[in-house]
Amino acid sequence: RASSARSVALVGAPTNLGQRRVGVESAPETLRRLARDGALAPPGWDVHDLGDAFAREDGFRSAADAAADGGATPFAAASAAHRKLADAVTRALGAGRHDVVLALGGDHSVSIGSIAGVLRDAPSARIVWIDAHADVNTERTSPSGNLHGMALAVSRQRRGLSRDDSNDFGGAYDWLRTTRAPPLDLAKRVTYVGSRELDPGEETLLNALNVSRFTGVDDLRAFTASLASDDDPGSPIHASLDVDVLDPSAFMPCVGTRARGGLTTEQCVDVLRALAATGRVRSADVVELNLEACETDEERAASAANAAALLNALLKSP
Ligand code: B3U
Ligand code: MN
Ligand code: MN
Repeated sequence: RASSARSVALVGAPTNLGQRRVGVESAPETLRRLARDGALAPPGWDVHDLGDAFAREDGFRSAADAAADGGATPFAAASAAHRKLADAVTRALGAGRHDVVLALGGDHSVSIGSIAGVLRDAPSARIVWIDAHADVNTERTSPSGNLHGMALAVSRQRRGLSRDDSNDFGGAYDWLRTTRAPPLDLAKRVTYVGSRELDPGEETLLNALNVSRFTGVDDLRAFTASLASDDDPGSPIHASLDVDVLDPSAFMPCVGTRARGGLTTEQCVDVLRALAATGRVRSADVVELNLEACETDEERAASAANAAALLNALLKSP
């Protein structure tokens, strides 16, 4: 590549196992098509597609099988897929050839893998969770049993947490500890942007730990201002972007869980540009785009285009 060009690596995570709907596992292909059309990254970036971290059939469950399971997440299969993603992310970061590594979901449970991969490479990394939801339910507080709503609770799992704060999943995620992925410290490392639909157990936990949350328009301004005076300017940032943070009625209809209200594309772009401007974004997830969860071709085109606009904003123009 030209010496001035920046490199973004794509790692596909084609899975729907963290929730009950079919369609979200196809988003990596949609996002790759946008990349091939030149729509995913701004000028000055080279896109390097590293392929999928695991086979699509290993991350896939049909609607009939999900119904037969009563919808409960197949934890062992999900965990095996996430472990492969963690390895692919650690490898891509460690190679040092890419300025940014982008994990293409899939549902938001894939972040269990990408965050483990990031923290193994950089234990001091900050996580910015951009999402309508907090995804910090445990198996006890989850109203749905869907793993995509528990991703951060799995990432923070460590010895010494209370039973209520813990997940077991039959030991499916024990690899997180044996592969030296440090547990995620929510209070120290995580910032929420755009969260507007929390379950009671999530609200209680985040209040108890005093985790930073920025939701309304004034909040978003405060967040972008805070980036300039960050107390830890050296640590890399992992942006976990759940596209359902956007308002589904106007900007992002094609998602599995529509939460009323939400950001405009422009508001979210402003936040992502501010993140990019720090020069610290080393990795990101883009998750939950589901082109089978909406009705019309117009909705599909708008959702895909808006997802691409967000990724463009996250990649700083050289
Ligand atoms: N908080 C709910 C709903 C939800 C979480 N993430 C999404 N939806 N996309 C749950 O099931 O945990
Ligand atoms: Mn999410
Ligand atoms: Mn969400």
